[in-house]
Amino acid sequence: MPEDLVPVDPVPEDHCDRSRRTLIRTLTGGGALAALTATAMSGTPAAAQAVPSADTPVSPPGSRSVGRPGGHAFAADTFEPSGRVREYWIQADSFEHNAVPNGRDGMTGRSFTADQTTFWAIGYRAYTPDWSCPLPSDPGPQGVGPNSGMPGPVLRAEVGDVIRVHFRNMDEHYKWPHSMHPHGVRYDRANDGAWLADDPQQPGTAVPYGSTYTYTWFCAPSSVGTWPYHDHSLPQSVTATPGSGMRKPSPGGGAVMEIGAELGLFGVLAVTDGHTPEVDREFILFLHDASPGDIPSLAHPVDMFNGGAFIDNTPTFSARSGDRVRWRIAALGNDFHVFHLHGHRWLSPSGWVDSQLIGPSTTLTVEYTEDNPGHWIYHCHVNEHMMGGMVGRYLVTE
Ligand SMILES: [Cu+2]
Repeated sequence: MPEDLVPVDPVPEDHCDRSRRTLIRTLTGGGALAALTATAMSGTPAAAQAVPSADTPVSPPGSRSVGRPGGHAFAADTFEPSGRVREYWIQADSFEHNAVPNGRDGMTGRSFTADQTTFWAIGYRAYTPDWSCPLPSDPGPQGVGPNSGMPGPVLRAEVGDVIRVHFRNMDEHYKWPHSMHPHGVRYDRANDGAWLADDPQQPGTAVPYGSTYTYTWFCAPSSVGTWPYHDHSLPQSVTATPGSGMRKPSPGGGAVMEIGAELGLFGVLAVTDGHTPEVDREFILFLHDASPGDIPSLAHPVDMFNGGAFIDNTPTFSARSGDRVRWRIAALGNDFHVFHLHGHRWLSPSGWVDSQLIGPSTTLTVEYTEDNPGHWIYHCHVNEHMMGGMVGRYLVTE
């Protein structure tokens, strides 16, 4: 076992004020909005605040000093440390998850039973230092989001910051190794989190159940924007026995690459700089899918927004006229999607749009000033995905 992997004791189930069950409930369901609103703007969690780090080395390995992109074909940038370290304490937890808790497709009127849409999920959640207690929900523009596990917490940083993620694997259900692999930031191989059968001993790529690993990532000027992070550990197979998982020793035999991410281990990284517009509302939306071929307890494919499928199970977002709004949208899985928002247009690199293509591991950052009160929907415009659950509400008041 590499030195960085430190065995730890499991967290007592009811150690903290907010039980796991309460946190998990705030993520799915139509009641999520009320739960989130009640805790909105509660301030930046202590663990997410930038901390002075006079004694912390912040030079990235192998950094180059070749200047910012200058519009030429071989653009490059350099990491210049600001001296701030963003510390996050992240834990992978397993939990039973129903993607359609209200049992209804509010668009077509179909209904589902819980056993058709429930599976054992795994999610990242942010904790106070030393993984003592889960952080409360904070959906504000600087917050970690619902912190419900699916998606994982929003990891925020500014250009020049070092992100230090202390990761603990507490996947009690599957007991698989997991990892955290970031997009967009700068890192070396020991902080990549990507497991390869040809190079299986790389540190941080297969953190065993009950162990920890610390990742260090650097925010260069080219890191500005919205990025996904996700599990990138060993391929695994979920057996046909409901509620059980089994590790297959080799990628053969039906093991699925990035099955951890399919089960919920993903989240959004948001990196800002001095040019990033201030906003009043920021919505985090993750597009992902789960297939019964990979997860036998599902009766049919489920196309999800943030772990939920169909109206009132997906997030209901809200804004007021005049609000500056930003959507940070990311996707993972097997499909390409078209994000469409009713009643709104926004400026994209190709001009004004009201629909935009997004595929696995790519992202969209959508910004506008709200000016159209009403009850709207947002959805994936691929019909099959809309029918599979990718529909949600967006409520705008005067
Ligand atoms: Cu789609």
